[in-house]
Amino acid sequence: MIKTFMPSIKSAEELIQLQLNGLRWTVKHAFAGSPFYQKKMKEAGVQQQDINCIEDIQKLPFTTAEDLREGYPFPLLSVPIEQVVRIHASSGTTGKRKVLCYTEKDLRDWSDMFARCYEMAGLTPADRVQVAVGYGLWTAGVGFQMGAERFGAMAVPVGPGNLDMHCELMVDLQTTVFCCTASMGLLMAEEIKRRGLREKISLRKMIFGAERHSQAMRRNIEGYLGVEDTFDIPGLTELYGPGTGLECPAHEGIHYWADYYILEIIDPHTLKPLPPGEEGEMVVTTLRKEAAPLIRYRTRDLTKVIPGRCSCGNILPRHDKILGRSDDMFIIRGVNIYPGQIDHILSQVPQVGSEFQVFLKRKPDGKDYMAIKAERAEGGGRKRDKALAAHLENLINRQLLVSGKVEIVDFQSLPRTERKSKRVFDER
Ligand code: DLL
Repeated sequence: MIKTFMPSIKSAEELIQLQLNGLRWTVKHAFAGSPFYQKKMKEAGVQQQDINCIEDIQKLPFTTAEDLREGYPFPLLSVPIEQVVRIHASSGTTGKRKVLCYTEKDLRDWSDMFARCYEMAGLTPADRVQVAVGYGLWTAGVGFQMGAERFGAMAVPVGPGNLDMHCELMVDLQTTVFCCTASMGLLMAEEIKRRGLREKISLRKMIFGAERHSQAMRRNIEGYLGVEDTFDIPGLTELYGPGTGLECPAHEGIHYWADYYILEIIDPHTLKPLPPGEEGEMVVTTLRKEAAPLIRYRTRDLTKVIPGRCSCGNILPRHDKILGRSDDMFIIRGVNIYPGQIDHILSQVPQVGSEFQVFLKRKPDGKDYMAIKAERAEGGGRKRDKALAAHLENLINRQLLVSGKVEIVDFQSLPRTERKSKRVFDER
């Protein structure tokens, strides 16, 4: 029998008890080991003995990305520095990087979490896992690799870009699983198609994350590569890295590893918890993380908890795909828009591809304008561009309640990237 990385819990009650124990451990550990957390908890007047049921988590103060930056270079550190065996960092768009510390046990826990992702995706030790995400300070490359090794599959650590090498190894090694950002997935899928390699490869599955992807993008990637299945993988540097959950084979949401962290969804304005099914900001509290535990960490990611049991049979709870980040929102003429809403509109129209760019400009008249470049779908003719643009403008107007000028551009004329794509350019 293959070793399982799934938890042994059998019921929701058992899970809650495990979470309560983990929460109490984390509060005690952070209070004892981190002057930052100690100060915060003293200010909030809360200690371990005040946490007696899972709802008591609400007594604890939030932690934010600003707290991480203020604590640079070793924020939230809750163990003696000698116990730290590795650090990772995420770039962040403003200010100092967020540096996160790991003890040896943290790395083991993370590998186990990640091995569980591969198990959920239906891999076996016979799988060959080609890793096409960045190595180095970023958590991505080493996360996918450690997880594959822990699971017992063969890791092929290539990193992002380098399409020649990726194509060569995919054919020569008969890679079965490709792990990447959605952008790199598209780049690779287009390249395999361009080189006519589809019949020479044996790719079965793809796991992609690190950024949002649209349905259209996924359809294209799946179609070009002819894979059996694709899986969305979430994760963030603060919470170990990639592999905090995985979309299940039933594709009814992302099962998250609730035995390693508590997920709350809050209203980002009132900071009050929201019930399952309502969309809000994801807040996470770790249950066994030693070096840099998270207590009610505000991720800025927007999603919702999916109520009920999943048809795949797995008991672990689910959240929806990450719909965007609160920081991605832009305001145009008083309307709040998330890039994901534009993805969604474009995905409804088969004559356009998945790639687009949004430009926000302020004209001399003082008014703001939104211009969208959308790629024509592969094989589409230019003749219908005008009608297609008008159709999209109409959909945008009706669905977003704001007007935008659409330009249809050639298939593959917008930039492709092997990392995370930037699609909104605010030039105001
Ligand atoms: O992006 C870790 C990762 C690498 C996850 C590879 C999956 C695959 P950071 O650089 O710290 O870590 O960025 C974390 O990326 O808060 C989300 O906003 C976004 N993100 C990550 N995965 C997804 C996803 C890695 N599957 C931030 N869908 C998170 C949408 C995602 N957004």
